[in-house]
Amino acid sequence: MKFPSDFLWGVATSSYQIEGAVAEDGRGESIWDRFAAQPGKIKDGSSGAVACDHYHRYREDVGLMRELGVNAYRFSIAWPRVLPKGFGRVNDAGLDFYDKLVDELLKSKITPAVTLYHWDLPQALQDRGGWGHRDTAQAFAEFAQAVARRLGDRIPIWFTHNEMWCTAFLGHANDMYAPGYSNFALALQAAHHVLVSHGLAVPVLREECAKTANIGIAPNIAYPLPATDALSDAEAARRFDGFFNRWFLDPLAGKGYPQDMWECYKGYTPHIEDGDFQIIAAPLDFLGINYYNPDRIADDPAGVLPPYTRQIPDPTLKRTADREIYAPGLYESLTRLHRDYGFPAMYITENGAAYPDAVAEDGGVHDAERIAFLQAHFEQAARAIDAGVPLKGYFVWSLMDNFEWSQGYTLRYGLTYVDFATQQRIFKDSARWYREFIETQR
Ligand code: IFM
Repeated sequence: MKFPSDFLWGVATSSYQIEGAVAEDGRGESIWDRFAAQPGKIKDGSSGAVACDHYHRYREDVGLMRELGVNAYRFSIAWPRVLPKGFGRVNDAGLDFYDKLVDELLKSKITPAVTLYHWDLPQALQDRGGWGHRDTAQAFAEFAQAVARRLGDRIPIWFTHNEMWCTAFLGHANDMYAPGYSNFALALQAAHHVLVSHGLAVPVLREECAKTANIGIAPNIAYPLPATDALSDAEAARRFDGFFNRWFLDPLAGKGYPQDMWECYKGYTPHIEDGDFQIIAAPLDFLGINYYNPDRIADDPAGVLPPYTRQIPDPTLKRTADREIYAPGLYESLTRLHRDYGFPAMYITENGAAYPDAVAEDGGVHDAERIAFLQAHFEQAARAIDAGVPLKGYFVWSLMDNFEWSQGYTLRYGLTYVDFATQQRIFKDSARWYREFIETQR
């Protein structure tokens, strides 16, 4: 495997999953604070109130990155730290934290890559309708401006949103993520406002940031395969692709919503205003993709909600703690998305695996399966480059174990083991492997 010499080898995290310090320096309440406090929403009854205490330990954590040898770090900004009410008064103390973090990264020769929205909406905006309300899109542009005014001179890579499908559907149709609704039409309206907010934020970032800044977005990508040879399953897989991938990527690429899905969503379609598709299609410098697993899809004619499909487990595939593994799906997704959408560049903005890691008697964390997972996916990324995909970087999820949303602390995705009782960080074997891998690439 040989990657280009300027390739970015990074790690990724997000604010609510690692920062803690939820009541410090003027941070407002987020929808995840509110959601996690409701009994039964989080598997182990936990929350991100302390998480990895990264807010206080960011220097140590940048030290981990230096030791890893990564040259890029993707992290997100907590909107309620910057605008505690979601819009209006900017909380400088909240921005100070990211200012210091960015300087620490730059001092360490690590490229900061910022995600504006990784799911921690200010609760005050939710109280006014959240992503279901169009004003939230406007507020997002304000948030983008406040962050870019402060950090825009030093951040070369920007992602407006992380995993818009999760924001919309897990948050509004499945009651799995904050704000916890079960309303499919609301989910589609939320998805639309998220896309509009992206389109409003892009020109703001272009205006406020250095001219060389690169702006894109980081959707999670599904790799759907029909469960059988039946035509109905092939059509179901196509609908699932529309539900997960094309509904978001088509409008970003200037194609509007896919017609087949608009028909599939009959009775649930969102309200769209004149000019929205033009806003959403603001030209981008790159597409990020978060790839984890394949989905075997069957038709579900008795299903009550679009896209009328069922996911069928594939017993032939190995699994991580929570997902099936199929590394070639990464190659297939990269080449297909490049072919169908042709964004100027691409990044793998997340890829990684959870395993039930534990500290062994010798004090190490021996996660050979994670090493095999990463190696297999790196190989597919290299294949994609050989096939002509303009892939510029790879961010492993995650730098360290953290708050895994509705799964609480029961899933460990980190290259670094975190003892949540003591906040001790221990490199897993995969972290050492990644360090050596990066070294051989330089
Ligand atoms: O932890 C999450 C992350 O926040 C978004 N992408 C998937 C990861 C692992 O489930």
